[in-house]
Amino acid sequence: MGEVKLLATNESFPCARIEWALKIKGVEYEYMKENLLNKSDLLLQSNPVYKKVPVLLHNGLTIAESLVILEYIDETWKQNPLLPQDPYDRANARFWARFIDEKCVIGVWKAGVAQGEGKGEAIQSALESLALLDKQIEGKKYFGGEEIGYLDIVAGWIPYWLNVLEQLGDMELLTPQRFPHLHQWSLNLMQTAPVKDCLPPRDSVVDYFSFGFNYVRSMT
Ligand SMILES: N[C@@H](CCC(=O)N[C@@H](CS)C(=O)NCC(=O)O)C(=O)O
Repeated sequence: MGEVKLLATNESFPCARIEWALKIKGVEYEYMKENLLNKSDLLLQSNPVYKKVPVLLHNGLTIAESLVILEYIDETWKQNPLLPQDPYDRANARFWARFIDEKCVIGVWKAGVAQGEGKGEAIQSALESLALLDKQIEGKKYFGGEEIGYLDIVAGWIPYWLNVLEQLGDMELLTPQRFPHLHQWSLNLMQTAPVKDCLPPRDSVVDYFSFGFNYVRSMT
């Protein structure tokens, strides 16, 4: 197994993705908590391009970007596969993972921080992306089928972090009426190990994102 370390912060969902994946694989790791207001030299040296967490350190190798780290973990520790085995299904999973990060995460964030005139339009755009995701999970317990897998991990911010963004952004996006399949999947995921056992305290997530919201709003 070798030496596995994770540079991370508790409140970050890209970091939670990596913790969930390592736990599903049964890989032991050392959690190295980063203060993002005073980043360690190790973080700056390990991820000089983005200077962001999460970073995985495996036997002296550094891997950054949560989607890349998830694939590295899946290829390095073969037990309990995260990605589908079929090439077409794998391609599809990667497509939707990028969609989740590029359209859903960004869309919800923009809708949350928006104030005044552009807010309605930003919310509408986020809802359109979530609607596409809702269709993907229709009729399934998890994105990959019967077991928690890669896309569940990637979308795993929705059942917990989305609600914080809704609260701070004064908006309601994920209702059972609007997105019944995504809503049911969220309930399933919140009852599934390791997600249910590995979540940061809600108050600290609220503080973390309040800081981000205030910062972005003060710049506009
Ligand atoms: N695309 C990256 C996003 C990582 C990211 O945004 N990390 C945040 C914490 S959630 C961070 O390190 N922010 C520090 C900064 O931007 O300086 C991934 O998926 O790993």
